[in-house]
Amino acid sequence: MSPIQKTIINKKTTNKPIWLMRQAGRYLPEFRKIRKLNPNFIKLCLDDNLSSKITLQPLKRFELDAAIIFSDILMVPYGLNQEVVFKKNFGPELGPINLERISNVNEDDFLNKLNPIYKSIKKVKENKLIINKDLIGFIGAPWTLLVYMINKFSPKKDLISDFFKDDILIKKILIILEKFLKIHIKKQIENGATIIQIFDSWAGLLGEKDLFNYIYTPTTNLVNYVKSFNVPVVCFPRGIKNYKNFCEIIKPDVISIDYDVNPISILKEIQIPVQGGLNPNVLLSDKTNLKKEVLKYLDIFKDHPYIFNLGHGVLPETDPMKVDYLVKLVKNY
Ligand code: 1CP
Repeated sequence: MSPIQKTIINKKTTNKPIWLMRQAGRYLPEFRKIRKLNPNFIKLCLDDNLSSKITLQPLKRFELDAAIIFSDILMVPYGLNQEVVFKKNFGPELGPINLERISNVNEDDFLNKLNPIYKSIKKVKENKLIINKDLIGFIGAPWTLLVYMINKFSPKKDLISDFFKDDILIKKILIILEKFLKIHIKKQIENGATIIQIFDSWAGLLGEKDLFNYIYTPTTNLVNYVKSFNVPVVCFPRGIKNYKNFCEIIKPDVISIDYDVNPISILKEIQIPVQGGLNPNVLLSDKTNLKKEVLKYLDIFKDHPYIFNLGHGVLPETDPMKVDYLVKLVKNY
């Protein structure tokens, strides 16, 4: 059994496996080199030779316990025929939402568009670098995808003012998303993903009264779906105010915490395996501070099943040498 599966399934506490959100990405010169030659990000994700190669890049450098497939949560709206483009130094921009067009997409259309992602997973799975390690497949949570699909841009500050105006549209999109996210999960597992992570990057935008409709109910359906394959499911509801309620209602196998929560309260309140927490900014500070912060998380979760990770993705300006130092700290703990 892989180190991460031991932590999740056997609740082992004596090893602290590690992988990092956005471990394949812009802080790696070898990624930037490929990216420069491939200005169209969606096309890059759909090039199974390149995307499998990028997925493995961090494993060549660091002693990580998992690879996460190089793709994006917005590949699902793209598969549903909504226009998605990634603009340099700006992030994603989505086209107008056309319910009729989205409703007309069938499973074959969707799979035809996204098939290279599954091919890429299969390729990674066949590589010797992944032996006894996990291959993490992922989806965006329905709420976070809805945010991008309706808002069109990253909601860095706030959602557009009329976000909730068309209740019928929102309900219909959530139903369509559930159907296609299940297909996307199934395909990733069939091709070799051994863990599924659900990214709810914008969970923090909702107030308490909206959690049931937009997060608890739709995400529970997907968590249960992943569990039906006997594959562990990790939830990352970034910015959610009450992690304890989230875990009790949704029951993921692992909860991935962001850097705004107090890890000591998490340890007291939550029984399931925990992942993450370290602020990615700490990787921009000096080694002394990095060591202090890494040890803080390792000490707090010393007797708890814990997968080391960050509280959000690795920042593009991170020095790969610092990542190397971090991985070694965790491995030698
Ligand atoms: O070179 C570039 O400009 C592309 C940068 C980039 C990369 C490397 C984007 C654009 N996506 C990715 C890959 C990616 N995205 C991965 C796989 C690689 C890995 O983790 O190592 C994963 C898991 C994601 C997931 C993702 N995409 C999330 C959830 C996690 C999170 O960061 O909160 C979100 C919100 C996205 C949307 C997205 N895609 C890209 C950007 C810059 C964003 C975020 C924009 C925003 O802030 O709203």
